Amino acid sequence: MKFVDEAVVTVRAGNGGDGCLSFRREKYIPKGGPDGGDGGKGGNVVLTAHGESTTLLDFRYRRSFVAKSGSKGGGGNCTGAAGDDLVLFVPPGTTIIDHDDGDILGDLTEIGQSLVVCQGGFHGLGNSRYKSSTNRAPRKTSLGQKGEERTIRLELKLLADVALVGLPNAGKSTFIRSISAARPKVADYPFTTLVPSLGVVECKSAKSFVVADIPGLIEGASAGAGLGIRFLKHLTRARLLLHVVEVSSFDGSSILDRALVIEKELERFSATLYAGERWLIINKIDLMPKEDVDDLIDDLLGKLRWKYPVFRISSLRSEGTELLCSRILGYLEILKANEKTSEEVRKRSDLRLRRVQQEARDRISELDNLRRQNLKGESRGDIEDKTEVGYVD
Ligand SMILES: Nc1nc2c(ncn2[C@@H]2O[C@H](COP(=O)(O)OP(=O)(O)OP(=O)(O)O)[C@@H](O)[C@H]2O)c(=O)[nH]1
Ligand SMILES: [Mg+2]
Repeated sequence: MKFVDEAVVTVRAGNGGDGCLSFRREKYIPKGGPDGGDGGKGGNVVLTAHGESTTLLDFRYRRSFVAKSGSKGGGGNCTGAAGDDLVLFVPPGTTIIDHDDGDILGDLTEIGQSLVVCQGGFHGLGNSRYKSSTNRAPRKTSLGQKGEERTIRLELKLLADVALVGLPNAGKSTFIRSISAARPKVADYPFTTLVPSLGVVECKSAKSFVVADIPGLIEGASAGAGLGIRFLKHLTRARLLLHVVEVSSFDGSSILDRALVIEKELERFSATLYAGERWLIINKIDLMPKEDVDDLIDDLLGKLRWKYPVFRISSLRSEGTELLCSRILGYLEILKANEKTSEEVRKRSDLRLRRVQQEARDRISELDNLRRQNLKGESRGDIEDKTEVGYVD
């Protein structure tokens, strides 16, 4: 299945049906009076979050959608049939943005949640509506109004509690494999993961959380290098980021350099996201004696001035992963409980989410403009159209 997380489509609601001009004409009933019925209302365009859809692929193939118009009114005071609403299904996690002015029309995060993006046109009135004591034979009718039309941008951002970020080969996919039933591809070359995927982590307490694995970042990603930063938007909904860094690397770089690359790219991408909670996960500790790992980490934390929790794990041997998962679960539970009980905490989280998403959107469009200028429309580091992906279970 192809993974597509952005699409621009034109949607148009149905027009209202025209009102009818008619007079009752029947044997033995002279001057039967006006009996032109109203037209039917035009159908709305509605977007609905559907649990079984996981990508916006359908909107790549078809980019224009029109709802049914209402029918004309008829004689005998017959009202025209209303146009059916056009319901388009999108994956949960889809944000709908007005493409022309950038306004956010809505965010569909729950299965079944709907949003009317275009209102169908109001129906026209038949001439029987205009009869009055002074005008008993009106010839006046009104036309149905046009349905709204808009160009909308759909943006899918994965709904994950936790998201992984790190250099290629840091072991992000191996980590997801070790803690969940998801089976993303793992290999010892960079950019094994080309598109984001989700894994559900079932903890011993029968509680679960969702982790997103996103493609590795490299230095200059915020300027379009590697797979670019488009995929970073999938971090924006996560309540917690895990920065995965490998304890030693074949390329001979120091752990500090590797950690700093990601920190800088995150900062460039969104200052709000960068300022948020992020845990450092030192992976592949099986590659070094414990004392060396300890020294390395002490030195690293000092230089990074790291203020959040740090975990050392081996994803390959599932060492330290269980503890990490139970800490994540504990953290998420407290956060969710606070959001439930305190209006202020909830407002703060919403505000933060909106800010991160706006910064992400600005950064990506800035990058798009830059790329358009520099490469004259040639696409580089952007794989959105070409990548085939199997979504993980
Ligand atoms: N020794 C050891 N190797 C590991 C560990 N975790 C991952 N690896 C290896 O590191 C390599 C890269 O792992 P991946 O999980 O594909 O890394 P990734 O971060 O998902 O990489 P990209 O998808 O390219 O961004 C693979 O060969 C893994 O077997 C670990 O804890 N110890
Ligand atoms: Mg991977």
